[in-house]
Amino acid sequence: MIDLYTWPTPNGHKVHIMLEEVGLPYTIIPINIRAGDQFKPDFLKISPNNKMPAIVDREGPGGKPYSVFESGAILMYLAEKTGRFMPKDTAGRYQVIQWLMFQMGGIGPMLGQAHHFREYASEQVSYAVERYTKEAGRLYGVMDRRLGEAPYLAGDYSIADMACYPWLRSSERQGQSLDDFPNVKRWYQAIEARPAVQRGLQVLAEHQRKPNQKMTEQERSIMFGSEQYARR
Ligand SMILES: N[C@@H](CCC(=O)N[C@@H](CS)C(=O)NCC(=O)O)C(=O)O
Repeated sequence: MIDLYTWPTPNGHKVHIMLEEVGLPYTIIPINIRAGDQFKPDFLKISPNNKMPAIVDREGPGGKPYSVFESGAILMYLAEKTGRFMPKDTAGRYQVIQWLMFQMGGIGPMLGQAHHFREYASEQVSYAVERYTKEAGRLYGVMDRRLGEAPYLAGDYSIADMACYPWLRSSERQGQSLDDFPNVKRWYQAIEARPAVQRGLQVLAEHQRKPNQKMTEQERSIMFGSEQYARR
């Protein structure tokens, strides 16, 4: 059994999708990041960077509980545990790892900054809006070229696709349109049609932020202000 500490955000969805794809049983422990659950001492013990998702595998290595934080590491852990969605041979495995790292180092942080400066920033910073919108477009272009030569990022459907797909669900918030990236659009629609993906997106969906939902001052302090940056 896997304990899944999560919230319905793109980084959470990656792991929800993988757990549904492999069919491992899991228990959901909601980490409401707008209420500050990510700073609770018990959560910090398994996720020292105060971010969700995290998991505890109650049957980890040696039959003992084992915790993993960082969504990319969680996806690799679950792929290794189940032998699915990441080949075992070195070349195939590193094909997946390269595109997974592309997500962890590029798609996640850069598209996240695009969301931040386009939607959440308390002041309009046009330099930042332009920089992250352009960088988002550049990354979409990289994916489009790759998906013009292979059906999925690493060849076959893998954890690299599960990592990238949730971030492209809000392309308009990043100033992008899938119509400008036809190979990405074909890939996106193929992933979206998978029943396991649909089930993964339903996890805690009732808590999903509504479009244009304003943040309270308290939520802003937790996510972007003094509560976020308090030394722990
Ligand atoms: N690199 C981390 C990023 C995780 C992350 O940024 N999680 C966000 C939600 S998507 C979070 O927990 N935010 C709470 C906070 O920043 O306090 C991963 O991929 O797991």
